[in-house]
Amino acid sequence: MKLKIGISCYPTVGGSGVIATELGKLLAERGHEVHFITSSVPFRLDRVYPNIYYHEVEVNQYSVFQYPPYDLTLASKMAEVAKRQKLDLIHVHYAVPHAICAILARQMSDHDFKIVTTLHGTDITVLGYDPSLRELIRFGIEQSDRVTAVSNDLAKQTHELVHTSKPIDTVYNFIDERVYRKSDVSGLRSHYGITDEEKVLIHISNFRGVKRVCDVVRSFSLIQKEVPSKLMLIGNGPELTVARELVRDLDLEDRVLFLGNQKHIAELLSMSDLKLLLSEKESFGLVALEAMACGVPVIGTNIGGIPEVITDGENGYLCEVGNVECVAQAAIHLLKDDKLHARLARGAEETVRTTFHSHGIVEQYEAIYREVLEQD
Ligand code: GMT
Repeated sequence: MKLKIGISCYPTVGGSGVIATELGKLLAERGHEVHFITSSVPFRLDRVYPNIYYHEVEVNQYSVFQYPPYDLTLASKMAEVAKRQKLDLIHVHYAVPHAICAILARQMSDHDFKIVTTLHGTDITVLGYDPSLRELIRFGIEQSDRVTAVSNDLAKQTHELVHTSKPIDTVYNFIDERVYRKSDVSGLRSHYGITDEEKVLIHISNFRGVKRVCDVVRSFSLIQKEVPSKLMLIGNGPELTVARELVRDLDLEDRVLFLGNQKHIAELLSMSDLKLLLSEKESFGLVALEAMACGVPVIGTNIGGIPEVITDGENGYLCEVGNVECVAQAAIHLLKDDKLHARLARGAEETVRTTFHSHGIVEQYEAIYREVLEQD
């Protein structure tokens, strides 16, 4: 059955927006009609896609409002689009504010539709601690027809933090295997001044405090003493200045490349040997999956959903948060042993092909949509 599906997310760079957009693209390829209801064109919607429509949420500044009314405008737009396009359901990403907006939209609209909410992490593991928001998050979850989380750990944390007994299904994240695959980028290495003997380590994030980019730099400082190597830091955010200072203090300026936000991540991953994801909070770690799809093993921290993505010794290694010696030891061991590296690289690609294959994940979402539409 082909469905009419609304999708709301934050359309800017960030894992939740990426997943929402990639899911919309795959659903459209499978013949569903997809309506993005967002404040700007999602950044991954970078060409014309048949079956995909975009409805802009225009947040105007009126002097009567002290703050721009994004949530109210979104709710109103959802109600309008749902009615005009006869949407079967709206799939929202984040309980707050997007599930709340969808609930309000359903109350406003004389066209009934179902609400599926996906929790991504920050909406729970940060906002869930705020007593002024916790009740609202619970309301958003409980009034949704179905709720999914991107890892078992996030589902568990949500139950514990928000005190809800609402069932939460885990539906893992995925990547587009046609984009994230190892390609021949031998020319690029020399462009970045990387010699044939050097190994390349990579870290990609929004440089928020929880990503612990300084741990990445400290680990690299130990690694490069044993293994000729360079570190590529991709992304931008609050901790960038601190990371730059640390690189200078540790005298690593000629070994660390700050590349800022980049669009063609698969190419940068294809020239990398190892990815570091050393966050203190991470409900899934989509960047780890992107790396694995390009045959890059990952060293990650043993927290949140990361151990559901990285299996120690099979596709990467796990270390406790802040333990830079563990990270350095694992990295040195791996980068000095080509056979071991090749085995983990194959393991990483295999993980993406099996547990996290996009077709399987999209089918799980489709099954959830069918089930909610068959309810009552
Ligand atoms: O990690 C971020 O700061 C961005 C954040 C988001 O909401 O876009 O990412 C969250 O959702 C991603 C997609 O499901 C997950 O891969 C990230 O692990 C999760 N981030 C955190 O839990 C901190």
